[in-house]
Amino acid sequence: MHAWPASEVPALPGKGRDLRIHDTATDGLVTLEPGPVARIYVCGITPYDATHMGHAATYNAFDLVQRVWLDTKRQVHYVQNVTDVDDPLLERAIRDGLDWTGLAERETALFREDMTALRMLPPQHYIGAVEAIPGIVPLVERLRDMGAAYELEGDVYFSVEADPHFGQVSRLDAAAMRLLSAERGGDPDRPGKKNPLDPMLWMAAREGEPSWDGGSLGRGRPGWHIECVAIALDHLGMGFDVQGGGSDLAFPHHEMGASHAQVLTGEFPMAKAYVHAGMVALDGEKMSKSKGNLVFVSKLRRDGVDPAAIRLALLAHHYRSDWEWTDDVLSEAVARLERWRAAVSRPDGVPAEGLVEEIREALSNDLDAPAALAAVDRWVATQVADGGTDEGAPGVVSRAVDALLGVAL
Ligand code: 5CA
Ligand code: ZN
Repeated sequence: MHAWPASEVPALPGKGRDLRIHDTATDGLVTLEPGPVARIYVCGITPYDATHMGHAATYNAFDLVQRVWLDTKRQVHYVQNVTDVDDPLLERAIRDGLDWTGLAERETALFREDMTALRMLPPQHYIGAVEAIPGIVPLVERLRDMGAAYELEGDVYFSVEADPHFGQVSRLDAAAMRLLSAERGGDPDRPGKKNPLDPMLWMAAREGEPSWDGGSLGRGRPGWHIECVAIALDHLGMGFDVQGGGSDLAFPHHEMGASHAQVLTGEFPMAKAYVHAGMVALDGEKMSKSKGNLVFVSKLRRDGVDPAAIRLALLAHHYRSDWEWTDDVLSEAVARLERWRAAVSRPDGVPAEGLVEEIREALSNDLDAPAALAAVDRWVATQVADGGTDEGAPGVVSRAVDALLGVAL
């Protein structure tokens, strides 16, 4: 699958800092020191509806991760999937009388447009679940042959007991896991499972649903977690730097994915940091496609909102906090964008080298984007109040804001 075009990332004077970031698995900050190529996997969308502000906030967090690494002169190897076949997509297609492939293609195309408009850097490998199936089947066969998977009425389940490290990503107890499993695509109450938490690896073909050749597994379609594992292992291998997504993916998705990968390879851990973004709410409830309480990026763009203002609205919240989207959040961002643009529209101004270091420091400290915005605000206020004679300073600020925050002034 093709991704979307990359916006240019200006090179900045000096050198960036290594990223210290919160790891869910240890519930602490880890300093990542990747080699010359940093490796990141970010879970992509299930394309049955348009990109909402919650998605955008999560992808914004991982875009910042890349920008911090690029600023340290590293290359970034970024992989993202598209869950282009799964229950919610098929259910929505039936509800709306649409062909499921057409629905997935339409919403993926819109996502690409939204990401481009928001200046999110594209993955080098953008892989759909459907195109990953030939790589998924042998992994499921291998898990079964190792005794880490079993068959139940034609479906194949992963046995969580096969992984001695199971539970170390989310660190939840069994009762909490069981509750979340039921809420998030699992089937803990299905009779015949060895452990209620065991997730499906391969679902045997169902009447009226799409299915693919599964070799010795028979016709069917892949489970959700093995999809991301197959894509991550194929393009990144084990021990990559960051596995990313929203906090609703910590369990079961990232827990199960790590277990699949660890049992398959005998290596631990799958990722050096499991990084999770907070949930964006609207009217007091988590924004979600299933609830329908959504503010779409594409709708705001159609209404004439500058994508740079949308991006500033996202950046005004720390990626790990849960927050609420309101009209005020957007109008404050619009006003901030105007102030910033006015301040950089002169050829000279207040020296900016200190500001570049402040933005670097803020982002390297667990992606503290609000602190970075506050630093720019201070520079802007001085620039407006005092002026300054440092030639080229506004240009330095524009380039830093573009390179590190993805905002084009
Ligand atoms: N396709 C799977 C991942 S493999 C999936 O979760 N798709 S999704 O479309 O439901 O979500 C895409 C990303 O947006 C995930 O990382 C998810 O955690 C994040 N996300 C969904 N809703 C919100 C929200 N309200 N706030 C913040 N992030 C969200
Ligand atoms: Zn995923």
